[in-house]
Amino acid sequence: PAPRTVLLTGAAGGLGTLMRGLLPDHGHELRLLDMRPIDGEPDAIVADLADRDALREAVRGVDAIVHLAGISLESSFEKILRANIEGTYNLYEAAREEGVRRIVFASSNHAVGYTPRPQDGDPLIPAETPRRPDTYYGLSKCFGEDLAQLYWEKHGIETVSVRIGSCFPEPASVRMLSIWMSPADGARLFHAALTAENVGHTVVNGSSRNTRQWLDLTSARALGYEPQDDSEQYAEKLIAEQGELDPDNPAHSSLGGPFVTDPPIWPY
Ligand code: NAI
Ligand code: 15L
Repeated sequence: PAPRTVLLTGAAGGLGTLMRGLLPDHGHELRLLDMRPIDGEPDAIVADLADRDALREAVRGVDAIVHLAGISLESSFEKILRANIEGTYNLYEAAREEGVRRIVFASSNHAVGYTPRPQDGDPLIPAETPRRPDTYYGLSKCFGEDLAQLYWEKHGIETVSVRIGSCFPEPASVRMLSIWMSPADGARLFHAALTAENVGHTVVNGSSRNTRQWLDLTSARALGYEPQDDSEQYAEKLIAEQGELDPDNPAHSSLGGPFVTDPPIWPY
């Protein structure tokens, strides 16, 4: 497919920084936005998701948006409300007003974080699993997915909501071995989500093809995504350091890991 101009929100963050490096290799031309300035990127738009005029200008003329900006961990309800709920609404309104037709929304496994993790031959967790948010943070991702559904049905704006597992350069915990999305696979999945045709509003799980996989990737593969990476190379070291997951510990037996306990403790 032809190169597409894509607005990347949250471009200063961890995932935004990884995607700034990787998405151009898939043929996308990026416009960057974050509330924080980005070193070495003088053209990046510095704006808060609360600033509707700035968002409208930022989305003008782009083919699509990859929406990563927001609070990425548990926080107070008031902060989550402002950044993730109102902020995502403001961005969709700007997209509607300016005629942007495709959004890739960074949802999270924490929208369904209370789902028990598969054990001993249990089926993988499908993207259709019922919502079980584990935090106000996870709840804001449920809102984002429903907002996407509304804007598809009412305004014809297409969204792929990607329930990301853990996307970091390396998995940092034994739990992450089962939900890790390598940065390169993350870029492959976002590319598929940007270019697949007739997605309407599609929810997909986002991870690599891990040996210890918990997430069912059927709907992601249907977009054309072919994961290439596996966290298994990190397993021996992480298990030696942290031990195997304990099925009697709720922070080990749920998809959301320590987010189901309060407060979540690194490494998740
Ligand atoms: P991060 O916290 O490193 O980056 C988030 C970025 O959003 C920051 O640069 C921050 O300045 C910006 N931001 C926050 N509030 C804003 C506002 N009101 N206006 C403008 N910019 C704002 O998080 P990370 O890890 O890069 O995650 C990116 C997105 O992906 C988040 O939406 C997160 O919830 C989601 N996600 C990430 C996962 C991961 O493993 N990295 C897993 C699941 C979901
Ligand atoms: C998320 O949603 C967070 O944004 C990220 O920082 C990780 O904690 C990830 O989930 C996870 O569950 O490991």
